Amino acid sequence: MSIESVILSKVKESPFDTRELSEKLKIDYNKLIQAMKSLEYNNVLECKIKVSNEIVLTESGKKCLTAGTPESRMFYAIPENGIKKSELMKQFGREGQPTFGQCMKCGWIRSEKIETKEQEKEKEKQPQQKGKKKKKQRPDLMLFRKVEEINDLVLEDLKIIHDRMSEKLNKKTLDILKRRKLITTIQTKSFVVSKGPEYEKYTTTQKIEYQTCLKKGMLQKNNWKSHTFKKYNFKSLGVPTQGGSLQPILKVRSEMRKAFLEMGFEEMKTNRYVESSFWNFDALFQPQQHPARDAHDTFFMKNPKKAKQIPEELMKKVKTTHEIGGYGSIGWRYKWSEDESRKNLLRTHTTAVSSRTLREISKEPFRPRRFFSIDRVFRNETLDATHLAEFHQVEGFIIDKNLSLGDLIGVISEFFGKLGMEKFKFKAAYNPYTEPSMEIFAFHNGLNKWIEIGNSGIFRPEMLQPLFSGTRFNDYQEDVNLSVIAWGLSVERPTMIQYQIQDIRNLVGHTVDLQMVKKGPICRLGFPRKVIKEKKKEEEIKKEKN
Ligand code: FB9
Repeated sequence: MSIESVILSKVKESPFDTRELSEKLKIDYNKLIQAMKSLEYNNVLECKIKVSNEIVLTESGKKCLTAGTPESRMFYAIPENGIKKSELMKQFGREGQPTFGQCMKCGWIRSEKIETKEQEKEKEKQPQQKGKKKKKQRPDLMLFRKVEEINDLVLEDLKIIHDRMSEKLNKKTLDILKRRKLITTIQTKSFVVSKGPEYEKYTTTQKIEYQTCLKKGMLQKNNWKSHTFKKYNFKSLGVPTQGGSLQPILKVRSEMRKAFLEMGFEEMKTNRYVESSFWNFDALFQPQQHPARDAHDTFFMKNPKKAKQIPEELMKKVKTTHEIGGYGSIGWRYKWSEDESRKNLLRTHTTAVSSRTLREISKEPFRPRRFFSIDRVFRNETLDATHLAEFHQVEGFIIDKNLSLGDLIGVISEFFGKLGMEKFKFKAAYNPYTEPSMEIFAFHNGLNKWIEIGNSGIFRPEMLQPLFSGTRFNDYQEDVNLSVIAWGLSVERPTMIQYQIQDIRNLVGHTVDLQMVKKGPICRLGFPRKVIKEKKKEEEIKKEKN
């Protein structure tokens, strides 16, 4: 029986829900929808979309069905003669404590304090200091089963949900299971199908066998004229094409790359996540006691711990500059440590790539150049809705003679202009490797407010001159006119704004909803506002017309 006739006979009795029917009759859902759509197209059926929230088991919920709930696994992990709590916690890892709590709550286990020898001795030794509360060392616990058999109600509830009868459970139970991430709510779309205006005529008229295509046989038997061919259904959606889709971040990155390339910038090589403190900090004249250089902000490498290859004579130059300055600077006046500069780390900014690139071009005759980099940088920050331990930094710099802050403001306006921003403000700021420095702000029409869009500055001579020292091209020799203007921003911030994503964890990482990536609209960063405005107006007028 064709799916079409199944549908026609089913709707005869009463309207039906497509999901229920496909499950009940084990019909492939897409095929059912396809047949339904074409009957709907001929008004044989009427189909209303229905969005229903359904409670389903999460992966760890499904695991309970096969392996039992964590608390039941803990119960059975306790041997007859008991077990040390610390032992058990080791076995259960991060879920140990909450599961222990669950077991106690179910009354399946009991615990006894066990004073260890040293705790005994400890207690004797500790003279009671006045007023100071004796630090109570938490004694380990001995855990024992309290009951012969357990009745795992949670598992029962999970089975009920698995059999799609969650309406049997009360809200409190469901909330607990949701908090324990054993269940979650998903939205399912389906159609409520009922007879359409053409139903009677379609089902009663002689069952015209509609041909869907002109077959060779018909031509050979020359009987194609006697057949009725099905009309093309130009509205049918067709099978969704599984094309590749760029992660929104990569869409914004390519928009930015396009802007740089249009402005004649060359892309720097950024394939070096592990960098030495020397290129990431020292070469940028960032002092070794600078807060950004401690483990709170920076991921230092355990292996390979130290960088081997650092150009000797450049290192001497950098050392001197940090210690006593030069090029009109007094330096940072501290004892510079080579060992500190050899510490490897995950680069904290792509400015480390800029310092290497500047050193590279010092080995070629001078000519004005423009470079950009867009790649990952790593910072040991507390994770929250706007910060991850890594983000994509965008950086551009221009090297030339006698570049000014005006040149910097100009190139920044041109770059962000290509990203659709029009109005800018610059606020004096501070970076260890640029002076003067400016934070960049732009007025975002969509958000209708000023937002910080980046940072910038003119690289300090204490950074530049050592990088161009020892070069054989005299038109770099201590050339005070040598100047490099630079600016930086991130890719994540603009992407979150462009795609209205509040929490960065929904943009990057394992919790990203791949549908969001697949369905993400194209990135129209550079699309001049007025065009967008016009498009919007057009849509409104069209809406009004309909
Ligand atoms: O990206 C940022 N903001 C931004 C950029 C574009 C944008 O586009 C809109 C959609 C159209 C919207 C927002 N920021 C830089 C500004 C802030 O978000 C800031 O809070 C966060 N910053 C990051 C660092 O956080 C610790 C963004 C990141 C950043 C900051 C500075 C630099 C690079 C990245 C730099 C630099 C620099 C300075 C001088 C010389 C060379 C490089």
